[in-house]
This record gives sequence, structure tokens and C-alpha cells, in this order.
Amino acid sequence: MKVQVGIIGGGPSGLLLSQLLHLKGIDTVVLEKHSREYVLGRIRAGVLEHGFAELMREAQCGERMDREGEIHEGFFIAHDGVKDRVDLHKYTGGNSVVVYGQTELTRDLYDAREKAGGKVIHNAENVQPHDIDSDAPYLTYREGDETRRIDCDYIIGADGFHGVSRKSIPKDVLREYEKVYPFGWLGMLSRTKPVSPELIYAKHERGFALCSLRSQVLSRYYIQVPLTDTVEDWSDDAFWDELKRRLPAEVAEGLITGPSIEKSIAPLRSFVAEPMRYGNMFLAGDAAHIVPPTGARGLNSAASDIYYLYHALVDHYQKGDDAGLDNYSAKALARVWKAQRFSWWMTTLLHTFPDKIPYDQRLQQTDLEYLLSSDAAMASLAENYVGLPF
Ligand code: FAS
Ligand code: PHB
Repeated sequence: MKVQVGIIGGGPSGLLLSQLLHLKGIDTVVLEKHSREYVLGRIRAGVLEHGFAELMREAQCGERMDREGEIHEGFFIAHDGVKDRVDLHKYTGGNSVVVYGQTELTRDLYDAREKAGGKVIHNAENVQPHDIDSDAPYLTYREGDETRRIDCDYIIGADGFHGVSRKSIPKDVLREYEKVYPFGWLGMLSRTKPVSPELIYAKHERGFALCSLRSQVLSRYYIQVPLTDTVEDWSDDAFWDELKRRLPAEVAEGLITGPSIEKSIAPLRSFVAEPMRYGNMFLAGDAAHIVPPTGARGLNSAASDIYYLYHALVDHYQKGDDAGLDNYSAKALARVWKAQRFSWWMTTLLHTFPDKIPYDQRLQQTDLEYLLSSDAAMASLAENYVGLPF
């Protein structure tokens, strides 16, 4: 098989790029190691930046998001028994975010690719990129007993943190930056009415908590837990009790509990791989960068990668202009690092660090007091949360 763009990974990054390029007549194939059901069974992001929502609309995949998603113009920070509202609309001159689950947007992208007759190959085993530093790169993968080959002009590594593409860049070329946090997030999904119409990020001496949602009948909650904890350590009742302890009393009193339909622990890390291009292979999304989910930048960091790659590939095929491709890594990393900074800052601001010295504890409290007392600080938080310009 020969395609213009071969994409490794059928998550949101790979599917969104495939759909956008398709609409411009650029031929792609997506190779996904798992089944569609498995990919859709993962519960991940919930908040979409304005820019991501716009890309979904441009990909002709925004209709259900606009119908079922919720526009949120602010969120709360709970601390010391009270909650303060961060007015995104006020501090960004009218911008907002869309609350719409990654599972649903990935479903919408799969449906769009299927409707367009797109080539999305599931259960593709042992996908390997080859000759990525040549003008004739190609992919191989195993389908049953057969090894298949796909010749490409370009390869996109959208295969997430544990994928094969980043590891295909020579070690003397690849630079990796990583910061691992001494805790994780225990997340729960429950078919209950959300405790708050807007998200609540809670800073508490017992640990961070987050009240989020997927709809008015589907709630998503998180509590910070030690890295040594396992899901088995936490019954539903234990989760609800701990969540209530970390919320202001008037919020905890209104919390509607119920059985978990999903419960999992995600470790928190900050990670960036540079460069995001090697030869004719480009990295996008979690394949190149990971953030702690505190600032809701994970999926949204992938959006600008996809935006830059989409426009660069269209310029290449329609105008013979390779400036976008040549500048991709530097341009993508400039915005990726700003999302890294914001995610690190929000994580440091709101979490309990077991070995923090008293001076740093007071500094953390002062950072929060300054934020809540300063329009300039709030504006900085707001512009990062709704998404910096592409
Ligand atoms: P993905 O990892 O989503 O997709 C990569 C795809 O490539 C996967 O389907 C995988 O099966 C496939 N793949 C991997 N290796 C392959 C190979 N060798 N061959 C073929 N296919 C291969 N972000 C937020 O903003 N908020 C959150 O609350 C949040 N929670 C998260 C919780 C968890 C447990 C994780 C892991 C991430 C979370 N994220 C969150 C970040 C997440 O949303 C990512 O940013 C998002 O999935 C990035 O999308 P992709 O870049 O497409 O990578
Ligand atoms: C979620 O709803 O999963 C979510 C929302 C905001 C975050 C992290 C996760 O910052």
C-alpha cells in the first residue's frame, strides 16, 4: 500500500489529523494496536480548549460536541473551607472551555473516519517505522500471520507515551526532559448528578481533589493519592468519604454518591521529548509530551501539534511550501513548554507534597493568596486555562 501520510496511533491526535487531512484530499492510513472498543474504553480528558473545539468543528466532527458538550465560563478553587471562582469569561475577554469527554470526541472521530471510508486499521501488531530519515519511509505491521508494508511520504507518531515512534529516534538525537510527581490521581466515574455546575479544584492538607463532570448525569471525581496506593485499596465508600473531607462543608453536604462505573489511578509526570521531528517522521500528542492533568492541558497540548502539522502538510501538498514542516518542531515545542509550565504551576499550587519544607508550604499558600487577590494573576491563569493562541 502507498499513502501520503502514515499515522501510528488511533487516539484523538492521530484520528483528528487523519480526518482534517482527508478533507483536504490528502490520503492517510491510521494504524492502531488495539480494537476500537478498547480505545473507547479508556476514560481520560474532560476539558477542551477553545482551539481544540474549533479544530473538531473544522474536521466536521463538532456537531455532537456542540449539542451535548457544556460551555464553561469559569471554575472554582476551593481552599480553607471556602471556594473562589475563576471567571474565565471576564479575564479572557469572553473565552471559555468545552466540557466534553475524550471518549466521546474519539468516538465522533472514529465515526467520521468510517463514514468517509478512511483507512483505520485496528489490532495492528508490532507496528514499526522504517527509513524515517530517508525520502522513502515506510511502516510495517503484522495482521495475523501476515506482515504488511505501507510506503509513505511522511510518518506521524501519534502513538502516545508508550508508543514505538519516539523510541525510533536515535538516542544521540533525542533529548528527554522528565519530572515525576510523588503522588497520583485516583479517578472515579459515577452516574450521579455533579456536585457543582462548574469544576472545583480543591487544595486541602489531606491532598488535592477535583470535582468534574461529563454531563448532568455523569460525574468525574479525582483525589490525590500516594504512589503506593492501588485501586483495590479504595472502596467506593472510602473514596466518597475522603472526597467529602477535602471539600468545603457546603459542597460536601450536596455531594450525591453512587457506585463507580470506572475507577483508576494515573501517575503524574511532566515529560517532553525533543526534537518532535526526525527525518520524515513527526511526533504529535502524548508521543512527545505528557503533563500532570491538573491544568487540563494533556489532550489540549495535542491540539496545537495537530493544528501545525495539518497546515504544514496542506502547504506541502497544495503549494509545495515546506516551511511549516521545517519549523514544526520548534513551533510545537514553544507552545508545548508553555503548557508544561502551566501544568507544573497548577500542580505545585494545589497538591500536598509529602516532603515539602515549612518555607515552601508558606510559599505555596502565599502563591494562592496572591492569585486570588490579583486580577493580573487571575488573567494569567485564565489565558492559559482556555488555551494560549496556536
Ligand atoms: P493516546 O495515548 O490517547 O493515543 C495513542 C494511541 O496509540 C492509543 O490508542 C494506543 O493504543 C496507540 N498505540 C500506542 N502504541 C502503538 C503502537 N506501537 N502501534 C500502534 N498503535 C499504538 N488529559 C487531560 O487533559 N485531562 C485528563 O484528565 C487526562 N487524564 C488522563 C488519564 C490517563 C490514564 C492518561 C494516560 C492520560 C490522561 N490525559 C488527560 C491525557 C490524555 O488525554 C492524552 O493527552 C491524550 O490521550 C493524548 O492523545 P494522543 O496523543 O492521541 O495519545
Ligand atoms: C476531567 O474531567 O477528567 C478533568 C477535568 C479537568 C482537569 C483534569 C481532568 O484539569
